[in-house]
Amino acid sequence: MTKPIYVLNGPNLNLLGTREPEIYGHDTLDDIRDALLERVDGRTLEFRQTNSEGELVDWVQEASRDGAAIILNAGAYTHTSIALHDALRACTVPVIEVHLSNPAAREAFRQTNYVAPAATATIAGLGPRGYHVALDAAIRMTA
Ligand code: CA2
Repeated sequence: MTKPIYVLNGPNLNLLGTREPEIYGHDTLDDIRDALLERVDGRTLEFRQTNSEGELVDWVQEASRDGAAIILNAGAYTHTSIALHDALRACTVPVIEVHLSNPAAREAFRQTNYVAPAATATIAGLGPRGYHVALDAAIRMTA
């Protein structure tokens, strides 16, 4: 059986749809998950969110071992986490980084990115559609 595609979401993404819709849109994380489930094309998803850096590192390691690919929105850990960078560097499956907003067009503190140098690809600024693009790519890359 094909291995699952892991969709990993970092800190505060559980708040999507409740605040700052002008930046992050109106969809909740459950809405994003449900839309992805309609596009799985027979594949299975492990869709998760955590506010914990260590848990996110554990999940990256798990996904590298048990998954086919990782779609990762690391939230603010994107800009701070060398631990996450190291876990991604050790990863043996494709990693597609996703951001709802485009951090490159935002505050100076979002210009540091520890995920992108260890990722296969980055999609930013497309809102929830970025997750769809990432899933389509992950499915094709691991068919
Ligand atoms: O654009 C993205 O997807 C981000 O990963 C979102 C992170 C941010 O720190 C990154 O720079 C870019 C923030 C996620 C928090 O989302 C919230 C949603 C609603 C209310 C408050 C936070």
